[in-house]
Amino acid sequence: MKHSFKVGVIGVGFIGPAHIESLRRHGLEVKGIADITQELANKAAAELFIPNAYGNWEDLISDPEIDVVHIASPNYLHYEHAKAALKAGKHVICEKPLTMNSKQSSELVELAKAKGLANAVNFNLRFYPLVQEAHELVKSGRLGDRIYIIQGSYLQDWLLFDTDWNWRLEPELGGDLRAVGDIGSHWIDVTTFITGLKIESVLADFATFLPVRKKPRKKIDTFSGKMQIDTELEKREILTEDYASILIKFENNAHGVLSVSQVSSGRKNRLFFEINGSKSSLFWDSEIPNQLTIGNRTAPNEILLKDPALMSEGARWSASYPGGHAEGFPDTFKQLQKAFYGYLSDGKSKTEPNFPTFEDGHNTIVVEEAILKSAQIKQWVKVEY
Ligand code: NAI
Ligand code: SOE
Repeated sequence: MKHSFKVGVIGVGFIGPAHIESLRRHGLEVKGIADITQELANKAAAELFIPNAYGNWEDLISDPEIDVVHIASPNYLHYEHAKAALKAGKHVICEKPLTMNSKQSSELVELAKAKGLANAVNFNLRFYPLVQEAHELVKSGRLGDRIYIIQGSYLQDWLLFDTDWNWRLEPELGGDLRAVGDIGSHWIDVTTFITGLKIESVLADFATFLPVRKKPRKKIDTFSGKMQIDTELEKREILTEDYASILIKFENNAHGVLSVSQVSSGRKNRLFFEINGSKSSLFWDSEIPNQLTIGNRTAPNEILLKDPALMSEGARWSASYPGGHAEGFPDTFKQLQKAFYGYLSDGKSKTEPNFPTFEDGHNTIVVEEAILKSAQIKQWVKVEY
């Protein structure tokens, strides 16, 4: 079995370098990066100490030495990039959302299957050690024999002002859903992973508080708008949601509610879930990720601080450091890659993927399309997987 892989990364803005950092923590070789111009690729390659810079993604994909392609370009390019990489025989880790719609995502699921190539969607948040622990606790029956309620939110404030700008605000680049597709998707992935329950139907209410925003004329990286001082702005109509509230019916008659917002001041990047079972509950907040609360009715609540020695055996692998040694956002990339590259080097046929695959990415998009439809027709919509 192969234990060493050469990797290429497409898109080195905000999150591409996070992929590269954790690849290197595993000792994997980043052979090259691609960005939209040769100048941008050269600059990033120099800053990140990478030997090869490609001014277009086709050249990276056709490099015969590259085994795995990581896609960290804007959403509208994922389909084209992933399809070309699979066709060239490369394994793929693609950023979320997998594609712009479920027609494209189902095509990629089939293509990856036909080619027998490993495929993952970078739903990294499920790799916080205590999210893995929550999954194990539900599986072991610690919450009871039934899950009653799955509720929570994903809130940010980086798009609060009408001068805040990013390509995600343009539907042709980001998709017809914005807050739901960009961050609600992580919440859907995390909670369905933990509980193993699929979403059956949804009722959504959307709001766009800032129907017109001011777009800067020069390129602006994700989250960096807060620091920009560009005064050359042009007015743009906004067609996607700043906020969404969604009632959810899960399998096994579990119910839930999710709020998503990119305009909630003070909330920087906070995914919160609360899962109420027939015996106990779980509460977790991604801004204090090393702490999981187990809520009890007949005993005091318990706070589990991340510590592999105190975690379930099935979740222990996802914690790299002992108790008291905090693990955070960059570590989630490391653990996702540990699962993905472990699967590749073990020989794909021996194990089931323990990471989110293209199929998971596709299912999330199918749920999101039902959410969009529900917001438009103002009725419950069944999810047709
Ligand atoms: P960004 O705008 O900061 O970076 C995107 C990069 O792609 C830029 O360097 C841009 O020049 C490059 N690019 C654009 N067109 C290209 C082309 N044709 N070929 C090659 N490169 C091209 O965006 P950001 O925030 O890094 O997001 C990228 C993707 O990652 C998005 O799909 C987003 O949803 C996802 N993301 C996921 C996160 C996670 O936690 N899983 C966190 C942030 C983003
Ligand atoms: C922007 O909202 C963003 O970078 C998302 O695209 C990521 O997926 C999330 O992890 C952090 O916020």
